[in-house]
Amino acid sequence: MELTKEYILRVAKEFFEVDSIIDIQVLKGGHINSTYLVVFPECRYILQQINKYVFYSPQAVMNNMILLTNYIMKKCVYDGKSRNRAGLNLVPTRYDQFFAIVDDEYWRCTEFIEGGICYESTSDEHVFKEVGKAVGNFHYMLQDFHTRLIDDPIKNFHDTPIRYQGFLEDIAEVDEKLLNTCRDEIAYIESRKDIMDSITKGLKDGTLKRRVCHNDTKLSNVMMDEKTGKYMCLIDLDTAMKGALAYDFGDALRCGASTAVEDEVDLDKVTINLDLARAFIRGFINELKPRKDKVFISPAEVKSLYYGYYIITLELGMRFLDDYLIGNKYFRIDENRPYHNLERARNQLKLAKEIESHKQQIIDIINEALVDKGFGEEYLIK
Ligand code: GN1
Ligand code: MG
Repeated sequence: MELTKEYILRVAKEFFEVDSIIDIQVLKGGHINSTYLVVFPECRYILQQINKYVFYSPQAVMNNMILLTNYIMKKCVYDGKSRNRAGLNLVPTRYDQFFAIVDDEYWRCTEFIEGGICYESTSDEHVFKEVGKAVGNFHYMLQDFHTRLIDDPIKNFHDTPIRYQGFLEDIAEVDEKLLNTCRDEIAYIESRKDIMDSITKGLKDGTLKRRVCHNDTKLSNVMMDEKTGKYMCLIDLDTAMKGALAYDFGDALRCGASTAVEDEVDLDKVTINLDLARAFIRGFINELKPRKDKVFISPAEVKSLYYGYYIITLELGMRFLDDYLIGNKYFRIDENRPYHNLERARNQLKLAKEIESHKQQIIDIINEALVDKGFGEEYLIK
């Protein structure tokens, strides 16, 4: 539900003297939080309501965001880069707190980065290569940040087998008529149950490193410099928590290298743009490259990249389908599209099939990029 201007002004009062506000706009795009742009004559700010249904602990979300942004900022400044490269700057409330609670809802405010732009989609390989660099660099910068310093703001967020169990439990509660609308989709997901743990198994047995991950590396979460075309930073650290490098890699590709938007209903339009995928992969691997002969990722992590791409896409298809079946409680839907989450699910499952059928090409692209960047034989995917 969209809130009125009067209501947003009431929230804004927690952060500003509101008399000089000249406009308030709704920013659409995200599926979870509600976001508004507050315009003053000389600058703009973002006001965001944190979704309490999705994030059981908004405090954990904010603590993670502050710790990680400060850490990245120190690194940027030390390397002689702009503070804007660190991420969004929080604006404290008039009581110097990092969120305001209004009518039992949590609100935060950040500075709008002027000159920055976030794309919903792109067909430009230069842009998507920069996105690859942004995601790779995020991991480069956070390689030594201890995962125990931050909380999981959503439990088992990218634990695909646990999500699958939840999906099966939800299906068991749903009536036949509703199930009949998505039998093929359910059957496809069930047919892939044996590979769903390919990444999580590695995290649990220690063959894959648990890292601080962003966990939502979709294109619109990468802030780009409008003038230079270079990446600035990753935004939306709400889901930053321990996880697998391959999922951050995969989620970015899932979103940015698809030939259609996430809710396109004409499934013939949904496939992979391999040129865009190549651009991203080269940008990403460029940031992981050996520096002073030191590599911070392992051969096992590199080998897991293709599966990260496939499984994160399958997982999102399953999450959309699950939410459709339980009555659209999690992902916000367009009010004119009652089947929005089913449509999103079909789209992502089609994309997952396309990833499977392009497996060898994707692996070849990863290997070529690894060779070019000086990775040894042991890193190549056989
Ligand atoms: C959600 O909030 P937003 O729109 O950036 C979701 C991601 C999905 C994404 C798909 C907390 O992200 O996991 O990949 O939608 N975020 C959460 O567009 O569940
Ligand atoms: Mg998000």
